[in-house]
Parts: sequence; structure tokens; C-alpha cells
Amino acid sequence: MNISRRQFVGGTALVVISNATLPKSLAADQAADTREAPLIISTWPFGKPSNDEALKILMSGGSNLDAVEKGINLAETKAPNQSVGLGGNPNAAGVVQLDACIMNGPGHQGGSVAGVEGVRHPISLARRVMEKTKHVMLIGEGARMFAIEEGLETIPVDTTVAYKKWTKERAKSGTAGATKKSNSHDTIALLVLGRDGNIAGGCSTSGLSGKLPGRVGDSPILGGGLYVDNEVGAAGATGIGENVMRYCATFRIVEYMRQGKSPEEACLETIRQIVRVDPRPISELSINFIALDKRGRFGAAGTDAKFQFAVTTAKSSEVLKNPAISKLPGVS
Ligand code: SD4
Repeated sequence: MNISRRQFVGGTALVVISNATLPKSLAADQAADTREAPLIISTWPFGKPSNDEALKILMSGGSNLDAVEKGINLAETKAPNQSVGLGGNPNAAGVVQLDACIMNGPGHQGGSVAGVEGVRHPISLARRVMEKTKHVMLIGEGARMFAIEEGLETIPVDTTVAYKKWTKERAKSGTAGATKKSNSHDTIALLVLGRDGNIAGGCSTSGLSGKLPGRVGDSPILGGGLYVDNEVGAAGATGIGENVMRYCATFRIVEYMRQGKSPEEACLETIRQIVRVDPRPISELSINFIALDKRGRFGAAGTDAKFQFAVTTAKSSEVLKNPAISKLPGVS
């Protein structure tokens, strides 16, 4: 990506920094044709504390997978967002159903859980599926039972804070459900290029608010919300899952990088392709991507002007604005 023209955001306040004052570390990372690792990128400003946690894990000798899991665990517990973990948005029936997946570059391993209720850390559950079963994906009650078997933290579904909040809101507004336009969506996708040159990634969400019970989005789908290929790079997604998973969008991004495109250009080209084919106007697609490659380059692009992502290296940790918005047709 053309880092020299990017706008940076610090904390919650928006700060536009001139070219001359861009953080040298990130600019240098991007200019170098050699790998700068570790490199961690994630979706949204609330990804930054997760990146920082992941970096801490890596620096203290943890594995790339540990960094992904523990980083995302933080968002699942603490982040000031409404759509990761049990504090996330409930479905149309007022129940929080969580989706997550994880991939490890070496061995091309993947694990995933979908529509799981009452499990504090779905990313940890996805990792257990990957490491402890012969399967890739568990859903619903089966996934919950496996979480209990594995000793992961679970809570009774109908006593979640979110459930109470949701029912209160529903009483106030009269309606809440899948027929109403979703009003909020945030998901953490977090990608790690480790010092060993290997890549890992994860994605965790409660999905779109007011989704139909049983609806599964892109976030637990390998090639949808997340894709890792250890030969090339990795990509993650946030936005309206239906508009991501129909196109295997993160898989496409990685394949574009395999063909030589930079991470940003790979994200952009994937969006352009979707925009060409999809009957929806670009302003309604809500598809946002992050990517990194094996060389230590990163990039992002999205159709949402408000999309932001966090980038962390040993030298700096930043929240960046959607850098490519102006490079897409018809986006304002
Ligand atoms: C989903 N992609 O369930 C997720 C939601 C999301 O920002 O990313 N929101 O469709």
C-alpha cells in the first residue's frame, strides 16, 4: 500500500498526519523488500489492544497461534465493541450465537465453530477443533458440548447480559429481527506473520445483529472471513458476511497475492471483481478486508468509509484509516 499518503488515527481521535510525519517504522517496513516480522494486523480500532497482546505473546516466546488466540480472546472479553464474544449482538430471537475460525500456515490447518451459544471464547474453541479433532468445523449444540468437554468457559445462554439488553430494546422499539436492517457489525480478524516466517490468523464475531437464528456468516468460513496460505499470505474480512462468503473473498485475495499483487492491490482487485458481478450497489455491499504477505507487507481496502484497521510491529502499533476508499468506483 502507498503508506506515504495514508491518514493515521491515534486512539479514538482522528489525526491526519502529513507525509513528513508518518511513523518511520511502518514506512520503512513497507519500503523494505525483506520480511519485517513479527507483523500483526487486525480489523477495526478495537483490534489494536488485541494486536498489542499478540505481540506480547510473540515477544515472550509464544507461538503464532498463541498470539492469534490470546489476541482475539481479549476482544472477545474486553473490547469496547458490540459484536465479538458474548457481549455481542444477539440474533432475532435475542440469543447471542457466535462464529469463529482459526488457521495455521504450517500444515494448512484450520478449525471453526459456528452458531455456538454461551461459550466465552469461540476462537479458543475453534483452535481446539483444529488441534484435537479430526474435523474442521463444529456447529451449535455440538460445538457447545465440545467446549464443555474441553473445559472452556461456558455460561448459561439465557442469562447473558446481552439477552437482557436485547429484550429491553425490543420492548422499547417494538421490533427487532432479521427483517430489520442490521444496525451494527464489527468483527475481529487478526493475522500474524511470525518471526519464524510462518503465518496464522483468526476471526471471531457474534455476526450481524438481528440475524435469523441459525444464520452463519462468513467469519467461521475458511476462504470467507479468513484465509491463510503459508506460501503466500493471509487475509481477513469484516462486513456483511453474505457479500463476502458468496465470493470466497479472502481466498481470492490470497490468490491475487500469489500472482504478485501487493496486499492492498489484492484487496482492491477482489472488491472490484465483486462490484462488477454483484447486483447490489457498492454502497450497500459493506465488504472490508485486511491482508498481509509473506514478505511482511500489509494492506487493506473496504467499501465502508469508516472502516479502520490496526497494524502492529515490534516498533509501533497504529490504527489506520481505510486507505483505499478513493480507489474504488462510486464509494463516498
Ligand atoms: C457476519 N462478517 O457475520 C460478519 C459480521 C461483521 O463487521 O463482520 N461485522 O456477517
